[in-house]
Amino acid sequence: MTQGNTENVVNSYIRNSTGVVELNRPKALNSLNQEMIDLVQEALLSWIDDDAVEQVLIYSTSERAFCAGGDVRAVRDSVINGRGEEGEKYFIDEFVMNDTLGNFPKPIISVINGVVMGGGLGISMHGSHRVITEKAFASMPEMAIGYVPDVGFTYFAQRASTPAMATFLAVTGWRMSPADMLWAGVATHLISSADTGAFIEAVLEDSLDAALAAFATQPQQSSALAAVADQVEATFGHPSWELIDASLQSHPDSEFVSTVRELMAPAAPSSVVASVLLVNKNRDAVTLREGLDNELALSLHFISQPDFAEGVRAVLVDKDRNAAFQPATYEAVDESVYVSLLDRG
Ligand code: QUE
Repeated sequence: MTQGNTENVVNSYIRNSTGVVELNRPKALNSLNQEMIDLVQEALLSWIDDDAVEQVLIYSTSERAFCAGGDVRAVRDSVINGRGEEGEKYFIDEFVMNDTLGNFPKPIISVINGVVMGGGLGISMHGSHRVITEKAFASMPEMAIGYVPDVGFTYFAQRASTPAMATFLAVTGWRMSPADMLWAGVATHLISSADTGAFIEAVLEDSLDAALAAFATQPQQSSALAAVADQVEATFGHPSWELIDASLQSHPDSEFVSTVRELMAPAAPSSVVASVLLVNKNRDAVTLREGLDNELALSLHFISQPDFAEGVRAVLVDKDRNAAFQPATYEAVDESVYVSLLDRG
């Protein structure tokens, strides 16, 4: 147990009756690597049955980021250097941690200031309290790297919101504002970023209820996501990309349709087709673990495919944002591959 050590990528310690997890890899915007996942999981397991721990608090030492996602650069390196099993282990372990968070028998409070994407949502949204600041923004950006939405998002988001909205967020990578996060159920409370330190102190020294009573506030802006909810419900509530696309083609709100087309311009067609099937499959999942297993079936497939290495290259390695995905068109994607992967009983 350590506190304030700048060398460790995760610091965990108990203060009063709170188990604290401090994400501390600020130069990488806290993107989660294998070591961080191992440390978080180890801390959580040690606190489950420890009566001295009544709640868990997760926060970041970075003012820019809560957590920008998974360390997909490292996964890409493993895959292209013939160590694919390291990439597989990474996602298997990450999803176990997500499930531990989702089934944790005590309150888990995340304090989210700055960016939260992908794996960052996975480490926060399954907990009981997702406290954001006005500087928080969230997205599921996996379409751009030839991957699929994971960490339980395709299970969680359609229960917090609706299946159509979860599909929309997953395939467009829509950047959620604080108001959007609260409206969609990704966040539960809002505080001012100026009060982050005082809020954390109040949680640790007083109580969660007292901290929320003292600092929780309401968003200044309205939710742009709520403003397109009717259009999303009218077009994204279908079980395949082909049907959603047809619905978009005949939708009367051309401004909404162009927004969707623009957001999806960098998307890998295979990722989109698979993601719509995945969200639909997870409508029927009974537990988070079942949802994660469906995501894992696609995750382990996608990281072995050329689109993933190419997408991570284009977005995170060379940063040219000019990925050459194969196939490059939706018509050429073989949907049956993903149907089979999700249909393994
Ligand atoms: C899709 C992703 C990720 C992403 C961008 C995408 C992701 C991730 C990061 C990221 C961002 C900034 C960093 C960093 C990683 O970006 O998973 O180390 O400094 O971790 O389009 O899935």
